[in-house]
Amino acid sequence: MDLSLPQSPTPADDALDGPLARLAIHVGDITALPAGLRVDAIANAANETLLGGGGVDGAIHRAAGPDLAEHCRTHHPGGCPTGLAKHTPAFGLERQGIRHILHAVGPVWPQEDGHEVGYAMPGAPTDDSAKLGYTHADNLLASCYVQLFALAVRHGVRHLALPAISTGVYRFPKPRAARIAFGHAHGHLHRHEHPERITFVCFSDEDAKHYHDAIQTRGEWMANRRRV
Ligand code: AR6
Repeated sequence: MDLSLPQSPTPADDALDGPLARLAIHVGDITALPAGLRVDAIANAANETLLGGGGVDGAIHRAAGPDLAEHCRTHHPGGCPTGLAKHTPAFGLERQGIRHILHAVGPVWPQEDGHEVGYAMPGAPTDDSAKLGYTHADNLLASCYVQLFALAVRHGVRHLALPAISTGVYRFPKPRAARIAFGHAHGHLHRHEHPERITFVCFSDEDAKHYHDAIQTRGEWMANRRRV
C-alpha cells in the first residue's frame, strides 16, 4: 500500500514542503517491493558485524543470498561501527532491480534495569515529546541517515527505500525515530538532487502512522529540534 503525503496548503510552508513531493511511505516488506516503485537501493538495519541477524537484516540477507555475507566478510572485515553505514552490491535482490544495499548500524535505545535511560544529557526533557537531539542515541540514529544519504549520492542512487532503523530489536521509540528519519531525509532532499526519491518502508500500518504523524506535525517539532 502506498500512501500519499499531505501537501502544503499555504505558500508560507513552501520551503518546508518542497521536498515532500519526493518522499513517500510504503507499507510492506522491503525485500519484496512492487516493481513499479523502481527502487534501485535499499537500506538495511544491520548490526556491527554486518554478517546478518534477525528482523529486516535477516530478511535482506535471505533475499540477497550467502554472497552478501561473504562480500561483507571480505570487503568490510571490521564490520561497521554504530552510527555509520557501508555499501554492498545487492546480489540476489538484483533480480528485483535493486543495485545497492546500504547497511547502517543504528543505536540500541539505552535501558538499565528495564527502565529507559535514553534522555541522558543534563537538562534534557524527560518524555518522548521532548526536543530531538538531546540524547546520544538521537545523534547516532541521525548519523545513520546522514551516512546513508551520502552513500546514496556517491553511488548515484535514484530511489532509496529506508526501513525504520533501530525501531525493532534495538527498541528506539518509534515516533521519535520517525521524526529523525523524516527530518534528515527532508533536509537532504532540500539540498540535493540525489536520490530523486526516498520511500520510508514500514512493516505495518501502525508503523506508517508514526511517519504520517511526524510529517503532519512537522511545523511544531522541526523548529525546536537540536541540530547535530
Ligand atoms: N521489511 C521492512 N521492515 C521490516 C522488515 C522487512 N522485511 N522486517 C522488520 N522490519 P529490526 P533494529 C521492521 O529489529 O531495531 C537484527 O538482528 C521492524 O518492524 O530489523 O535496527 C540486526 O542484525 C522495525 O520497525 O532492526 C541487529 O542485530 C524495523 O524494521 C538488530 O536486529 C527495524 O527492526 C537491529 O535492530
